[in-house]
Amino acid sequence: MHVVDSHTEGEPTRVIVDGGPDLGLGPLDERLSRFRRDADSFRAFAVNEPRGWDAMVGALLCEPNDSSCDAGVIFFNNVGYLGMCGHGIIGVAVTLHYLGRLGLGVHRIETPVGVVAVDLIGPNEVTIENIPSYRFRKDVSVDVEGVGMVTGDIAWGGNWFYLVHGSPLPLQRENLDQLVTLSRRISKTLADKGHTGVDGAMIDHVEFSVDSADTDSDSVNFVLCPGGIYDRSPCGTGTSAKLACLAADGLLAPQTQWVQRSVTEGRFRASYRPGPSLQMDPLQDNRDTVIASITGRAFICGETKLIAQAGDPFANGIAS
Ligand code: PYC
Repeated sequence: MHVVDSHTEGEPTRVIVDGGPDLGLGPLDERLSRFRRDADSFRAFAVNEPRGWDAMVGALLCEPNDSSCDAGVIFFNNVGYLGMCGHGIIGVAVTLHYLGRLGLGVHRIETPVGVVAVDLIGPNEVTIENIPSYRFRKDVSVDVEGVGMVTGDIAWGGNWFYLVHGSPLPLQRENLDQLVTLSRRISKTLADKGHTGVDGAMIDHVEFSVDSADTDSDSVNFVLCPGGIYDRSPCGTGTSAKLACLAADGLLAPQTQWVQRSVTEGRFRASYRPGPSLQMDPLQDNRDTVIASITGRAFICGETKLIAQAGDPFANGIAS
């Protein structure tokens, strides 16, 4: 398997250029289901130890189904699959440019949850315009063992997020182990208490964020990803979900630049414009959405051939 590795504001992306599963053609969400059902060993081979590690997000390049798109991509991680991945799509755009397959300028990339516009501003800088993001539930409180009562919003930014109001601990690197432990507990409590996104979708990301004390950012965040590991970048889909909540609360005007800094110092410059109104369940009001723009940097950090020799007991990786 030929892969190119990059990191986006510190968070790794591994693009499968060649040697991935053949998922056929058709809508990308159907191809994702085939990947999960018939070819999951490719996912584990590509991103799990000993060839990868828990923070690695994989990206399988696919023929797009939408002919207006330049590429299609399915994202996955150490435990499963992602609808979209903001840092990942920035990494994919930089990787395609590195491979000579995408010039500078605006392009469209198809994902299983919709089409994302990418503007390659330079070889290492990309602005994405995400699929419509929205808040689904406001002020959802849960009593979490060892944390206490926690309140946050449930929002969609391409993945499902529980955005805690504030943080149980200062968002500093020395607290990372505890932040991981506490956010995992919150994640488990949400699932145990039956809190979900639309149509019972699992909320697989938990975000803490606080106003930034620095002049070069508006907010600092910490995001727990589905595999129990934290995002080194400020999380593109999480930043989109956060913008949807700020917009819904009237706290951020359209087209206003807002900078999200991750606990490990990565930065995304973000803004939004109003998106389409989404038709929800007939019993509910339609949902206002935002289209988030996110600018971040990615850098190529490796290009390699992953190998499984005959008899390798860990050819399918070590399950996380
Ligand atoms: O940037 O959207 C993101 C993301 C999701 C999981 C890891 N990064």
